[in-house]
Amino acid sequence: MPYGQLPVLEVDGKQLAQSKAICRYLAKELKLMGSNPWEEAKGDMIVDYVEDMRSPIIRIFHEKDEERRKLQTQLFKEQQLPTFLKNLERDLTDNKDGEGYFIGDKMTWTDILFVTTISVIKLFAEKYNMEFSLEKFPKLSALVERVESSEAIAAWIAKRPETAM
Ligand SMILES: N[C@@H](CCC(=O)N[C@@H](CS)C(=O)NCC(=O)O)C(=O)O
Repeated sequence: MPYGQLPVLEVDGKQLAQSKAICRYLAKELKLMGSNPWEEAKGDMIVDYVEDMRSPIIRIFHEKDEERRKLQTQLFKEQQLPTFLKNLERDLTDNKDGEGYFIGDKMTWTDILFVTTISVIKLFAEKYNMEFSLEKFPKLSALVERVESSEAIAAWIAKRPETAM
């Protein structure tokens, strides 16, 4: 393992670490990048923002003090998460009125990373009894459906192993 950490992708006996480097490599191979440098930069901007949305989860998960964990979970649920989702709903709406994807006119790895992060938030919500729904964010909710029902992704979801947090 290059840095002693996961994830690691192995291709033809070579190893690649760092999740976003792996995502970008796979996106280029699978034609899931934006169509021009501006679209790719916007896609990267949204990816970094989605990563920021996910970061409190990691901190809370590693918090040993139960009282502090409860407070941080409440802050995440009531303030941080709604702000992130509101901004992401606006970003999505800015492109084709939110009827398609975050950038351009086809699905990119930015959409997939967002949908994957939502599934991590759902697992987190189950573990810590936190109410979570995308009800107030209809465009994001429809994006999750759109991505999860695309043929190859739906086939993977149907056969992937159960994941616990
Ligand atoms: N920036 C890295 C972070 C990788 C990372 O923190 N991996 C964790 C698992 S999700 C790990 O392997 N931790 C064990 C360790 O660091 O010893 C990435 O995005 O891939």
